Amino acid sequence: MHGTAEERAPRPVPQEIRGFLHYPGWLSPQEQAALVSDLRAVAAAAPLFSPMTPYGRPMSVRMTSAGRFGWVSDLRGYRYSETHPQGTPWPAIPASIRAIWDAVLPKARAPECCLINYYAEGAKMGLHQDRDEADFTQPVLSISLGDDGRFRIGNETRGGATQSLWLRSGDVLVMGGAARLLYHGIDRIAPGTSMLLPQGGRLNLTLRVVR
Ligand code: MD3
Ligand code: FE
Repeated sequence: MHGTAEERAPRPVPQEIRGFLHYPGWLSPQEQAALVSDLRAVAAAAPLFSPMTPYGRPMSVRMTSAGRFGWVSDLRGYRYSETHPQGTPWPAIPASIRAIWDAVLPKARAPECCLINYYAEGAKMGLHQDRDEADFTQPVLSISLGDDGRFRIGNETRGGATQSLWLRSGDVLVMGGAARLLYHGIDRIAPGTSMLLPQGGRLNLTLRVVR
């Protein structure tokens, strides 16, 4: 086999859970490493920051964005903004990330935001809905990199029974249809479960259509 290009394993078939489509191991280890390198360039231009909650405490998750719109939080509350808190436009969505959206969701509109969440050990994201986008017919796509994270799935309103799903490095998750407006969060990061990020922790990318 030396001297020939290595072929990638076939893309996984999705598993459906509560309307979410889970593609375990969509990305090869090589593809994951290439994404991390592209994300380092994004974070060099648009540094990770800790958004403020409405309660006046910073979130434990650090964030930045790529694309026309990014997610910010300040005294005016949470919103999409065309600029990083430092005042600069967001870097473009790397082609390596855009290619995943195009491969999984060929019929969707173009993504306008790639939100990048970084979870150090102990960071969490409480149950919430994503409803600041204008068009809920458009799906959201998530890519997990680094340590395993436990994804918690709730309901269309607060409360009620929940289910959980471990998201691992290289997994892709698609939120469309009825799943688009379910409450969800990340309640645990499992340290030391991946060697992808030298410092450990978990990166999650969410591609969204904003307008
Ligand atoms: C379901 N992120 O950024 S990804 C978020 O792993 C967010 O960082 C989590 O929730 C994370 O808003 C979960 C899975 C996800 C992302 C967006 C969704 C699930 C979603 C939007 C609508 C419904
Ligand atoms: Fe969310």
